[in-house]
Amino acid sequence: MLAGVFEYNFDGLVGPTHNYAGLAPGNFASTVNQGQVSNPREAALQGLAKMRFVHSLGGGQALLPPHERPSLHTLRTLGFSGSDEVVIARAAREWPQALKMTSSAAAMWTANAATVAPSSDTRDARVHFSPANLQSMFHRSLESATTHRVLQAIFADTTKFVVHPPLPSGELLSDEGAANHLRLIAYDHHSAATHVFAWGRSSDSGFVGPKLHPARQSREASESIARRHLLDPARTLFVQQSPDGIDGGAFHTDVLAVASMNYLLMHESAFVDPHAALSALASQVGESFSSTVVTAYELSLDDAVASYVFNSQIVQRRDNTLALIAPRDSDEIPAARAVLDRIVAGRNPVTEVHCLDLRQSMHNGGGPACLRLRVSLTDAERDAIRPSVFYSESLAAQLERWVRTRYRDRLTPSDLIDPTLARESMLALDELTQILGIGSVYDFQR
Ligand code: SUG
Repeated sequence: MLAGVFEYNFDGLVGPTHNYAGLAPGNFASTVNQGQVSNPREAALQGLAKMRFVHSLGGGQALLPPHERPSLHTLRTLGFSGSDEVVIARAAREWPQALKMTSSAAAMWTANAATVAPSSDTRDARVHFSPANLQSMFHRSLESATTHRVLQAIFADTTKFVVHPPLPSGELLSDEGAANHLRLIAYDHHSAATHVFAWGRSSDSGFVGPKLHPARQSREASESIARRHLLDPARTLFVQQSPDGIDGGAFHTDVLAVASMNYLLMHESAFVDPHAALSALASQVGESFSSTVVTAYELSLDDAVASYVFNSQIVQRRDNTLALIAPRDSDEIPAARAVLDRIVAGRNPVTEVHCLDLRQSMHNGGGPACLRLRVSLTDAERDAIRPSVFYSESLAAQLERWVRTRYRDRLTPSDLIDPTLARESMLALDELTQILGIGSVYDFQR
């Protein structure tokens, strides 16, 4: 660990409308669980339990608030007018899918909130953030404006932080944030970090993409992010996600690959040319680079996607060892469990593996790594941020109480037409901004 630099996991707090509306084609869990009964209270408590666990391991922990859902602002933009109650009733009657899309709690997956470059890697020595425009899926594209506002509120000191606007909208620059980005660094920090930007499609004439499911991240978006974050082009790799991997359910890179410090865990179906990516990383990161590469023979692509073992969250501990947090689902698929055992037994910095129950999020295709945005901060940068967003036992206890009081324990997509759900959510989020001390970030508060 570089003296005074530490990684903080900004987890997305699950919102009160968490439900299974099947909004994300190519994300198998979202499709398979469409229409199931969700439990928003349990979802939020499972997320908080993960934060508590990461904190207990000595990992840096902070959180980002849920977004306002249903987004009445969006429904009004779509022409539904009248009181809040009338807007919801009209949308439910005239375009029920619009109500579902504007009610999704998908902002919980903060790996998609933004791409981040630590100040050690940028030419102006500031931390750069690019909120993702999430153009590929309408329900997710609604997140970018609020994410931009929230990041500006939290990382407000412009001498230390640059919060860029999301990339311009449109298919050409479709950006899904840190879920398609890996950062590796030599163990002793002797050389600068290497950034890997994975993309699924490009406007190149010879481009061959997936046949069945959408490729969400564009190469042009990845290149634009690297450019605006002032990264060293010599330390930036652009690699194509495997089209077969995307067709097999790996809609984001982090479904098949995760990296932390000098360590990379990946399935061979993560990239079009996994060996080229490995050798480029080995030469850039240097001798301390270590990896666990899993073949389809060892773990089929189907089991990789079903187990989400590559969506494990790797936590940097204060003694520079790594702890891996896998979803409990990985423990239950023998070939995935065998991968976890091989990781701890191998020559790499991972010394412990833990399996957590994150089923509520997993049923929408979001594992441990999807629920957090990593931000490496120096002590001075950390001190420039409102302390109320950082995890503490007392904040967690307050939030757990708030969740138990304000969240429902049962929700189906058809319940979204209930206008009292929107009222309950506003009340809950209004209280949350007071608990977190982040000011009025929601439309209904303005
Ligand atoms: O964008 N699911 C999210 C899951 C995102 C997972 N994130 C990462 N892999 N980093 C998505 O597909 C489903 C919502 C619904 O169906 O209601 C959804 O949006």
